[in-house]
Amino acid sequence: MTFRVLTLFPEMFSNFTQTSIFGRAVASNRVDVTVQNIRDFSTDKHKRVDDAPFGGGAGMVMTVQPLKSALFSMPMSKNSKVIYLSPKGKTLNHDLVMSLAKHDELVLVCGHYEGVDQRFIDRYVDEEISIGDYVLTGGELAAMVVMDSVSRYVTDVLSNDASVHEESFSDGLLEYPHYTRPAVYEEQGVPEVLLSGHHGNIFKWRWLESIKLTKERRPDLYQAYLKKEHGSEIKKLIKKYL
Ligand code: 4GO
Repeated sequence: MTFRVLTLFPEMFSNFTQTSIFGRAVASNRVDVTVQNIRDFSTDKHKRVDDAPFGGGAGMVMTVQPLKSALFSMPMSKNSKVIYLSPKGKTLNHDLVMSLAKHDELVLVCGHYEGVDQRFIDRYVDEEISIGDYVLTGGELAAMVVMDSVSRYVTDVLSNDASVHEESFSDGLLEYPHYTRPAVYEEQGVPEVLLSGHHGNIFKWRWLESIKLTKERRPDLYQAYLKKEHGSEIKKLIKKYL
């Protein structure tokens, strides 16, 4: 997977692309990241990248020229998608993450100030995406959220363990609670079943905890879960407990 980022603040991406799981995916070439400074492509003698809005009003609008030049400065793969991060976009969720992960290349355009000239969006952007109903000062953090969530579904970015876990459990449910050593900390123990070594009982306990939590906090996800197709093991549990 290649992520190409167009931004006025390339330095915002350096820690993210060098740290933790995403950093490891980059270091091992499972994920490739190119960050381009939009300002480098400005043909203006003062390297300007924004101007006052037609019609007046507060703030500045990013001009088309440097954005277009940056976009066309590199060859684009056939299965590439140009994304503009904006609160007007389609809200990011698991299904959208999965469909983005099918592309070979995602170009992430980060706006700043009041945003970019609408003509750039109309002509060059394939999809507008929002990470949630709030406004940010720039698209950079939203771009990193997209990169992080999509990278988890790129082959071999997560350890085998984690991905198998993902398949069998979350399945649209909220996660069960996790515990680690010590078994007692300041008088608080951990659920006995987790220390039993009985894998069948542990699976059942985790599933029931997931179900309880999802029903309580996300009734929408709970209803969707009940309507889904399930394997024989889960079918038995549903019949017995729900
Ligand atoms: C994205 C970008 C919010 C989101 C943004 C979001 N705010 N909810 N701000 O995903 C244009 C200039 C958009 C600042 C940018």
